[in-house]
Amino acid sequence: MTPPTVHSAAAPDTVDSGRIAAHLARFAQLTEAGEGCTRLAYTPLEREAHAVFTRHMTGLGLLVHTDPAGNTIAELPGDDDTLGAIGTGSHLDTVPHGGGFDGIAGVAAAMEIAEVVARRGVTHRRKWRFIAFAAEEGARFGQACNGSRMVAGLTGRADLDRLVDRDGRSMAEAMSAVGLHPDRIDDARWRPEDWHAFVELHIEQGEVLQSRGADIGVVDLISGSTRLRVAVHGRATHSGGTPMHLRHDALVVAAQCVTLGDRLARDEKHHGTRVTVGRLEVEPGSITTIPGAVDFSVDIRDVDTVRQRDVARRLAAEFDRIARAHGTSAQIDVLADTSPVLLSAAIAGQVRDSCAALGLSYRVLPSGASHDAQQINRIAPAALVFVPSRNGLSHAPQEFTSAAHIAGGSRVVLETMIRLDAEG
Ligand code: HGY
Ligand code: MN
Ligand code: MN
Repeated sequence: MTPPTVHSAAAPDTVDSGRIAAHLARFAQLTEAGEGCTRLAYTPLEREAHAVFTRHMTGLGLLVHTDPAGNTIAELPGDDDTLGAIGTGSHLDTVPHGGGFDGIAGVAAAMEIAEVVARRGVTHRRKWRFIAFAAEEGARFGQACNGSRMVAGLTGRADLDRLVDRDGRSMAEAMSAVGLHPDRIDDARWRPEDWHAFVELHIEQGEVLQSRGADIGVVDLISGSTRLRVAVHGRATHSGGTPMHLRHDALVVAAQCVTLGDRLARDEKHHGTRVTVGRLEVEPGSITTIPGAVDFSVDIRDVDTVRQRDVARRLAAEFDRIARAHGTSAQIDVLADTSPVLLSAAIAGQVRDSCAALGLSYRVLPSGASHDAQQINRIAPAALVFVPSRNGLSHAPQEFTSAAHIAGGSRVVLETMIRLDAEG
């Protein structure tokens, strides 16, 4: 069979949705039991997923290494070593009982783009890097984007002891347990002078694209997030023998905190603020005992950095007031705090031009979710390319994005990388 004619740049229509579907199916096998996909940060399952990524990229002839933070980086050398690299990628870990597309779509896209570039002999001046980031989800340790934060210098060695999971295991211990090197994460740092640009493909995790019938989302702004852990301590005692005026009920306090956060985020001054209590644990959790202790999380998101911190401060003060009013106490800790980020308008322009060149409709929109591109944007100008989520569902087993949509997004990322490669 005569080889396909190779353009000076890959004809973006050489992206194959069947290969992308096969990558998605392969990763979907690497999960704990139960509904949906469970492959948490710094677990053996996440490392197995990185091994699948490594085998694919090595098979294509790329140079592949895993850094001390657990990020796996595959590289295609360019013709001119003096030029900054361009990169694409996302993450392979999931939330508990999540879907098979959050993060994974961006890694599958990177694997397919690498295949198109390697097999069709696309010439490129710059180093092209394809990355699977480690531990992007905050579900296990509270902080999100851990692997990308470490390469961006936003998470240091001390944080790895501070961040612990629900079993009290620190991130450093979890990293060591899967063969990584928490003491050497400084070696994983990326140097800005070594980079030209980074483009991440990700599912939208909302339903703007579906409702507008757009193929592609071009993200201009990624929300910030402040995450709190609240431990309410009251007095556990008999539910029958204790009259109402003598109670110190930790769950009544927590319930008022939950509804306060929801009410604040819905008032007219907080359009764009989102407050969520996703985890709440009650002790002793017995039908005939007044709850003595409640531990819950608060996830505060906003596109406005000042308002985001103001909401966190106000909620902390209000939670403390409510706790005292019930003769209980509230310990409030900040688990993580990331600012909103305005992405590169120049690269977003390249993405829009790529959509136009490929005949794909697009819409510019903010991202409510946090992403690795948000952290990498500190190192190199970054772009975030969304593909539609069915009915906007994500972080749930019903999460779905078609391989065809991911292939369309992959073509846009490839076309954008070709344009970025030619810059400067
Ligand atoms: O929590 C987030 O926004 C992302 O899924 N890590
Ligand atoms: Mn994600
Ligand atoms: Mn996620």
